[in-house]
Amino acid sequence: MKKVLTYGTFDLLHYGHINLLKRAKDLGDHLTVAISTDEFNALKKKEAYHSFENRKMILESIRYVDKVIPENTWEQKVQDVLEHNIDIFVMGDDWKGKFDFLKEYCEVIYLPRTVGISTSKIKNDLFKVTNG
Ligand code: C2G
Repeated sequence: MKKVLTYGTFDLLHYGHINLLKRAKDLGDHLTVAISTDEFNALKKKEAYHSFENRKMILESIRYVDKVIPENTWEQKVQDVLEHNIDIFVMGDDWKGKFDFLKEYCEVIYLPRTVGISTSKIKNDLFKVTNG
């Protein structure tokens, strides 16, 4: 069984996230998603609208996702790859090159981001709508 792993906040879930998760799953047979905890988001200087628990519940309901684990630190990736017997690590290409150190442990693939959608775009567009 080919196991795939990816990381993210996945807040205000949108089709760019789904495109990533679908393509990641298509690379193997089992997809694990490490979702950033609220505390780790603070380290990433990101504030999620939905709590970790609710983002976890949402991700677990997606047909492409087989397992959801917490992402607490930048440093846990090697341990995650080893512990979960991961064959392929996947991230959107906004992270291209940043996780090449994992090539020692598994295949590393950066997939093209979906253009035209992001959580910040959603927030900005909603702000414009509500504030004219
Ligand atoms: N993504 C995408 N297309 C978009 C938006 C996001 O392909 N239009 C991808 C990102 O490249 C990432 C995943 O969806 O691979 C999750 O995006 P975020 O929730 O923004 O993840 P991020 O905050 O970048 O967290 O340790 C890694 C970090 O936790 C990654």
